[in-house]
Amino acid sequence: MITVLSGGVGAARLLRALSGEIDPGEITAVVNVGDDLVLHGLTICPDLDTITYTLAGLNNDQLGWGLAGETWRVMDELAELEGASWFRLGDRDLATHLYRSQRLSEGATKTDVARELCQRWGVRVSLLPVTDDEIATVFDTEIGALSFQEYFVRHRHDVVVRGITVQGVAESSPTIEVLRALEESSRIVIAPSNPLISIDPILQVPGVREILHARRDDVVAVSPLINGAALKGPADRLLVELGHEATCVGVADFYHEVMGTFIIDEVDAHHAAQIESRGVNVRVTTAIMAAPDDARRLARAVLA
Ligand code: FO1
Repeated sequence: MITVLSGGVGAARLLRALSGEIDPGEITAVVNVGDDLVLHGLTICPDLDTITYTLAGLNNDQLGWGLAGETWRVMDELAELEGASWFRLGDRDLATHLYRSQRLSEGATKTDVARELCQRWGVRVSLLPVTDDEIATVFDTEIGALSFQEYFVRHRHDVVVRGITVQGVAESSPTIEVLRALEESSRIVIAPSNPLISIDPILQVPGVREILHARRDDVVAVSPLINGAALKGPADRLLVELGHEATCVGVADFYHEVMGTFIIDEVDAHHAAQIESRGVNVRVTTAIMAAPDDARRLARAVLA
């Protein structure tokens, strides 16, 4: 059994590649919920949905989020009404949010809903929200406090960030299923997701960091930065704005207490010795998952 700490698209691709190498029933993803939002009265869980859609083969590759073959009639009508249409919910995707919101109103948890959606779509990887409690990542920016999706989508992560807080996290608890997965899996993987806004909110849920710290030798992380740049999203920019180095060495410094092994890309091989001086083993391979062969090679490195 392996457990993968997961954000959105980078994690989804790694989970898909891992599912090609081992029985998907042996894989658990512990998923960030700090970027969840309530909009139009609907509860939306972008990272859970991106992973579910990708593993079901239903994801929209062009956008990197949402469903393939999407239409936008509801959003277009909403825009006509001058409603909140900056966060685009496709017509097909809306069914997921309606389903989840109805189930939550009936007393189900996000964990229940993730399991039900995976069953409907034949996804055999276990997807576990890190917590069923409400947590929300908030950005302190040059234009004031912004919710995750206001920062990420509305302002296209193009404002200066001074700090990030995860509201509610200190009072939250990991679910029993998450604790069991972290304690019982033979290996814990940190996906190539944004360290500050996808992985850190998971590590901040009380108890999670402590388990990884105790199991450090079994933890392997994949660098989300290649040659100092993130393939998608603002990881590089945020690292600099918050006082870290925007290289795989900066990411290694961020994770060194909770990981025993770090996988970096071939173009970053010259950083290996510096990372090893932090007491972290380094493996060098292709860390980009552009082509299926590369994704397979990365998955094999994670499992090796
Ligand atoms: N990202 C965008 O850039 N624009 C959108 O309008 C948008 C809508 C959206 C709707 C549902 C969903 O599950 C994800 C959506 N995303 C959108 C992606 C999302 O903002 C981020 O990629 C994640 O929250 C970061 O992991």
